[in-house]
Amino acid sequence: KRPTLKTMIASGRCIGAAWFSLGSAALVELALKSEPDAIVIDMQHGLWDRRELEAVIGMVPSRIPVIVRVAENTALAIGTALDAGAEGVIVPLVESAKEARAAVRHALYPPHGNRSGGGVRPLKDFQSYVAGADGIAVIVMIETEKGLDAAEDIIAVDGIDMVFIGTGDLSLSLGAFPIHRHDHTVACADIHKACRAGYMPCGIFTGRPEFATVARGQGYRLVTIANDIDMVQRSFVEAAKRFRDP
Ligand code: 3PY
Ligand code: MG
Repeated sequence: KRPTLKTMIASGRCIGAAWFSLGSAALVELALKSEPDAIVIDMQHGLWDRRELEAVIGMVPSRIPVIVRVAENTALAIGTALDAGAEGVIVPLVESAKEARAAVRHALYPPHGNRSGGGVRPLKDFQSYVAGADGIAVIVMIETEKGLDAAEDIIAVDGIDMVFIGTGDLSLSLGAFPIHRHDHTVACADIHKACRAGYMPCGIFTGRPEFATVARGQGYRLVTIANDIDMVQRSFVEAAKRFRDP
């Protein structure tokens, strides 16, 4: 049996994830040929609905863990992602220790949390599912100025497995968009530094292979090698360009 996502994170290796927003299980199936370390299904900005989520997780071979970036930090969003079979959740826009504690609570069954028992997949063998459910990985995103200011408090929260930097929102929040100004780079480095000081694994949204490689070299522990929007658009643009200017 392969290690759980939680164990993979704790092992200190860098996880290279493929990120999917387009709501297409067919696209995920094609991308599986690249053997990513993990798959992220984006329910915050992506086109996935709940049925598609359930279907896509059922289709991904068990050797590849699926992480769901949930729409929001609520019991429903986190509970349904986990019920569908996600091994971990990425919770967006976490700005305080209180919010980080809520994310952990939503992900765990009592007595440690308030996750509600149910769903379709977990009920196939609920007893053994519950026995393993404390192995869910809780990843909180720091991606706002407020979250940046609260980074140390967030990192100290019990039950968090990783902090994940949302580079896009962070630059928007800092007023550094579209040019990745120096303060954005500094903010990422500050979060990473705070994580290292708190022995907390830190990941970062990179979205393209060249950035993912750099981030791995910097010690980030979850990077996005590729995302479907960028891959599809870039491939089409490059093919058309080659045709027009041979
Ligand atoms: C961000 O960059 O803000 C993200 O949430 C990753 O898509
Ligand atoms: Mg974001």
